[in-house]
Amino acid sequence: MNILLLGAPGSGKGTQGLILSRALGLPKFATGDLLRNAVAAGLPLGLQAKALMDAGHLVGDDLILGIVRDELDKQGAPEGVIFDGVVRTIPQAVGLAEMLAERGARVDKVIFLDVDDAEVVARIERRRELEGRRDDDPATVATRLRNYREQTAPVLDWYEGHGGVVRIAATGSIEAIAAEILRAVEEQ
Ligand code: B4P
Repeated sequence: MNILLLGAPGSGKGTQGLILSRALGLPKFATGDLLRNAVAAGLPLGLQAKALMDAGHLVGDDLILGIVRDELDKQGAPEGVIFDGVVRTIPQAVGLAEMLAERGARVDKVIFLDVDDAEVVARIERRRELEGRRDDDPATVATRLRNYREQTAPVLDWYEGHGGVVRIAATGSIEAIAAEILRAVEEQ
């Protein structure tokens, strides 16, 4: 089963993706992590992405779709994948659908983690204090939220027209949210 997690920056895609991956025994694939690894390793694609990420902008669709293709090729044919933050624009949604269709698969469930801006800002501030991520400073977070609204929020409508979206109110305890996501995933 291929599951896609959508949501604003800091909505908990990474947190819930990890829990879901362990619960279902499926690999998790997060473009944010892959990009940060590429930056840390000094790879050419990391160098291309770094300035955009540090400024709070989305990385280009071609670069992301290239990473997605490589990752799908590397993983062979797992029983499914948890896609964490992998789709943030409509061209990426179309590109992922095409790549999965080439493999006889599709996105089976789209989970949207619904969190308001004030909660997102508070969570990211806590993460900045703990982890010091460069793109977590307040000015960059404001840019990320603006880009989310302009480029990623319309992706929800696209999925509403292509199989539907399960909306989860993603505030409250991490465990309670995880239980709700699992319930939604198990409902066929
Ligand atoms: P990501 O690494 O995906 O960053 P994110 O959107 O901020 O993270 P996420 O929603 O996973 O939050 P998390 O679980 O950590 O992307 C970084 C950058 O990479 C992007 O800005 C972009 O430049 C680039 N990028 C990635 N994919 C791309 C794509 N497809 N196209 C273009 N560019 C792309 O949660 C945040 C914090 O909240 C954590 O500290 C967590 O502990 C806490 N938290 C989680 N759930 C909570 C809860 N219920 N209550 C309280 N705190 C909670």
